[in-house]
Amino acid sequence: MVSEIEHAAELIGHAQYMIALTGAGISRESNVPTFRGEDGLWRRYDPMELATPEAFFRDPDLVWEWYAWRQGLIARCRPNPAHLVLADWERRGLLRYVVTQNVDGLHMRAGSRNVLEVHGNIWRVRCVSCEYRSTLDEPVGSTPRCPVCGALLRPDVVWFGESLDMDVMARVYRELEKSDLCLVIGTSGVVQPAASFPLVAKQHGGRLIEINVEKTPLTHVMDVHIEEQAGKALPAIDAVLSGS
Ligand code: BV8
Ligand code: ZN
Repeated sequence: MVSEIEHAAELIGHAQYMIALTGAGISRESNVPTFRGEDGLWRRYDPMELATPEAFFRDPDLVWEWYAWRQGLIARCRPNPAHLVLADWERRGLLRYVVTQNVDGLHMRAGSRNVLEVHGNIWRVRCVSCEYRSTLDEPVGSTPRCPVCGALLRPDVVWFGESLDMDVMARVYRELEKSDLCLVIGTSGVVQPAASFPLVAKQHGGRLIEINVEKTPLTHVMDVHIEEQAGKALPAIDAVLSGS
């Protein structure tokens, strides 16, 4: 019986245009907390209370306290083998793009270049009033103000109830249409519209490989489901691909 790892390696070896769709699970082995799960962020904080425009305008200091805390956490984290394999596969021409829901920036730190961050990036800030944008290199100390107009700066992430950047979405759909294989890694598949990206790829005839430590609402549409940590499964697939 061909193992799921070998089946995945076989599909990857024959793919013409492979992309990866990643969620918080790919950063779990870097010690970035996921949203759900026993030690997830959403166990301690209600995202509807913090990751919404209403929450921010009601209490910007509280929301910034939460993001500064997460920035501090993420600053101490490093890419794990899962991020590193994807970056290596991009260099080798095996992987064309990473479409990530993650805001931690770990794919770029691992060396991936073709990355679409559909929910923004926790290290970027933007002014709520003018066009000012900037990238932080350390966690904010207190609620930051715009140096141009003095208004509040907000995290440049997509909150619940906010639509995703139209240009990013256009690029995501182009990648989904071009792909003939999608790796769906470490996502619970519940937040829309990202949760529907694998279905769009499948509609265009693409095959789907899911890597997750548990089954998800997307598992039933997958061609291959590998129930393993991403930091172990991706190196194992790479070993089969490299014939080692
Ligand atoms: C929008 C950035 C509308 C901020 C995030 C009712 C029904 C359906 C939809 C809705 C609804 N009510 C509201 C909505 C829409 C809403 C939504 O989907 N809500 C959900 C909760 C029901 N969506 C939105 O609001 C989106 N916008 O719809 O706009 C609109 C349209 C037009 C015009 C105006 C408005 C915006 C959503 C973006 C929210 N921002 N993040 C921040 O980070 O602070 S969401 C955030 O949570 C992440 O970015 C990510 O997308 C999501 C978490 O999902 P995952 O990444 O999957 O992580 P999770 O912890 O859930 O799961 C981890 C997985 O990894 C698990 O499966 C686990 O088993 C696995 N795992 C763990 N360890 C490992 C592992 N796998 C492998 N290896 C391991 N080691
Ligand atoms: Zn401003």
